[in-house]
Amino acid sequence: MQLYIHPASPNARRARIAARLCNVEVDETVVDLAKGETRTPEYLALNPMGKVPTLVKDDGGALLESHAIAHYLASGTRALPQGQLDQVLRWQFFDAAHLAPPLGTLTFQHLFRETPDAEAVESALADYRRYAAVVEAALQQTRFC
Ligand SMILES: N[C@@H](CCC(=O)N[C@@H](CS)C(=O)NCC(=O)O)C(=O)O
Repeated sequence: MQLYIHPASPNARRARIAARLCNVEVDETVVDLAKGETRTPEYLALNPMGKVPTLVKDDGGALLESHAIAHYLASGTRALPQGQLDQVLRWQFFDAAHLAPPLGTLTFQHLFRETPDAEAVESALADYRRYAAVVEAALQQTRFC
């Protein structure tokens, strides 16, 4: 399988971490966001959003959205316990709704802006801390793995 990524992308990192944790072999191709490589006709044919990550599966089909890719890579492994799919989905949606957006902002502001927008950084940090505290509290109650 081919995983299109950028090393600084937190969304791509989610898919890469899932592949490693679940021992699934993927070949990584770096797509250079700064050079507009997500906007080429070839890449847009795989991912009309023009974003990373994209997983091209063994059957040639493209799977988009990092949480869906993580879910797919974890299928059949102990990272996706069949009896607890509701909890897996709860945390995947939680992450997509609450943690990924401020993380995206922080990555963009610190890595791609010459001078980070202090107000945007402060607001993203406040959101991140608020929702990370929910994860921390949940981890006090439940073991991970
Ligand atoms: N919801 C998507 C978001 C993907 C996303 O926003 N990727 C960013 C990098 S973290 C990207 O490719 N940005 C390039 C662009 O928007 O041009 C996912 O989880 O895969």
